[in-house]
Amino acid sequence: MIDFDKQFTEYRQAFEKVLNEFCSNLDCKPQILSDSLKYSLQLGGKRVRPVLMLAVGDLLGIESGKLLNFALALELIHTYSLIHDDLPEMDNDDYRRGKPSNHKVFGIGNAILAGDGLLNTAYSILLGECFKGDNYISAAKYICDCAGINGMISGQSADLLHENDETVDLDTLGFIYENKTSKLIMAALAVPSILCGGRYFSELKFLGKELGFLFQYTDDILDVEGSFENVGKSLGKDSEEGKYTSVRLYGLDGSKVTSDFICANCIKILEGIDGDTDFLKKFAYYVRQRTH
Ligand code: GRG
Repeated sequence: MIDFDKQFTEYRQAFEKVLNEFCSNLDCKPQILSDSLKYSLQLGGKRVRPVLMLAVGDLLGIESGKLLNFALALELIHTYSLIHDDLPEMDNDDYRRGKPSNHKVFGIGNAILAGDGLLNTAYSILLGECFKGDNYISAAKYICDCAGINGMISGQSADLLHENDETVDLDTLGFIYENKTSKLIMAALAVPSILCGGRYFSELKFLGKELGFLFQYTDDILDVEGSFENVGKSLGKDSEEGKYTSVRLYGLDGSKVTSDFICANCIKILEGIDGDTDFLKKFAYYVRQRTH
C-alpha cells in the first residue's frame, strides 16, 4: 500500500529541482522580467500536473528523465494561464496562493509580459524535446494543442463570453470546464503514454478529463465553503458575480454528490489499466477531499 503523501512529495521534489534550476538560470534584461517570472513560478503551487505526469510515467515504465522537460513546459503554461486569469479584464483576482497576484506586485503590463514570456519559453523547451524523436514531437504537439485555441484558450474564451449569461446550460458548462481546466491535466497524463507509443492513451485522456472536472467542481464548492487561509484566493466571487458554476447548476449538495460520482468514475477508469494504479486512485480521492 503506497504512502500517498510521501510519494506525492517525492514526485514534487523531483520536479522542484528542475524548476529551481530553471529559475536560477533566468537572467533577463531588464531584471524585473526575471523577478516577475520567478515570483509566480515559486509562489507555492501544488505542482499537480508535473506530479501526475511522473506518476503515469512510473505506471507505464517511462523514466522521469524523459518527462521532466515536458513537465516543466506544462507548469510554465499553467503558471502563465493563472497570471493572465488573475488580470482585471479576466477573473480579476488580487490574490493567488495567499499572496498578491503577479499584476498587483509588478503591474498589469509586466504581468501580461510575464505570461507571454512563460508561454514562449514553454514552446522553446518543447521544441528542444522534438530533436529526440517522433514520439517526442507528438508529445510536444499534444501539449500545444491542449493549451491552444481548441483547448484551454477556447475554454477561457467561452468562460468570458458566458460570464453573465443566465441561459448557460450543462453542455456549455461542460465545454468550458473540459477546455479551461481538463485539457492541461489531460496533457499531463497523455505525454508518458505518447512517449511509449500510445499505451492506454484513450483511458488516460478520459481520466484527465474526469480529474479536470473533479478539480473544477471542488473549486466551485471551495468558492462557497472554503477559507481564504486554505484556498489562498478571494472566495465567494462566483455567486457575487452571478457566475454559472456546478454549484449554481446542482446546488451545493448536488455538486458534492456529482463530485463523488466523478471521483468514482476516475477509479473505474483506473481499474481498466494494468499495473500499480494505487497512487493515481488516491490522487482522485485527494482532489475530491481537497481543502486548498
Ligand atoms: C487566461 C488563457 C487563460 C486561461 C485561464 C486559469 C485557467 C485558464 C484555468 C483554471 C480554472 C480553474 C480555477 C480551475 C479550478 C481548479 C484548478 C485547476 C485550479 C488551478 O490549478 P491548481 O490547483 O493551482 O493546480 P496551483 O496554485 O496549485 O498551481
